Amino acid sequence: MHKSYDEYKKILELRLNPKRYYHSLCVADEAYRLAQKYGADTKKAYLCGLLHDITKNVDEKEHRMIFEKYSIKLNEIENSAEKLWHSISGSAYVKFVLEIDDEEIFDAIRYHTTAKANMPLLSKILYLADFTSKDRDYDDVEVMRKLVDISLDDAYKYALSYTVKDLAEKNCAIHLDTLNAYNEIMLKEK
Ligand code: DGI
Ligand code: FE
Ligand code: FE
Repeated sequence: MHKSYDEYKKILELRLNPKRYYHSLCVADEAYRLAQKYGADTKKAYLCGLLHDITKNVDEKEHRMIFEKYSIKLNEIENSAEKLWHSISGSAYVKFVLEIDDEEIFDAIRYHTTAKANMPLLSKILYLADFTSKDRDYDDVEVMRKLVDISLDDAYKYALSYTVKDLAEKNCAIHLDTLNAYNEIMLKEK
């Protein structure tokens, strides 16, 4: 980490709209809290929370430029769902532009939207902090907040189930990383 949290916050404030900036601060606080509770690196968790949505307000044209610059190829599902782009571009931004050379942080940001099979602890924490941060409001948010304080793995399972159901109800294509994460957990139960 080369910059202070305040310096990263200044960069974020320039790149994000006020609501998304506030969301990032809330996810950072929640990721810190979960890291403390579940024995992950609190500084890395806070930084992941701050930076995870850093390219969320980037438009399609700039996104295409980022993918071109870093030779990132999107698959068919990614191409069809713009919402999946910011975790791919965001992890590249954090690595190449902010020069944060840390594989754990890269992985957490890269998979914060879809999750994947074999999620490392820090990645799970960011994934869940994005669901339970204090700015969040969706049908099951209170259930998720209760669960995350009892068991990280139960909360992770619930979050994946909720996401798969929600996407299916909305007739959205489901990314293979999401399905692999979901199947891994459901197979463990058997
Ligand atoms: O960036 P945030 O809003 O804080 O949260 P996020 O990065 O988890 O993004 C959530 C959005 O991503 C939500 O609108 C659903 C979408 N999404 C997540 N997984 C998939 C997906 N969309 C598709 N089509 N397929 C997925 O597997
Ligand atoms: Fe996101
Ligand atoms: Fe987010």
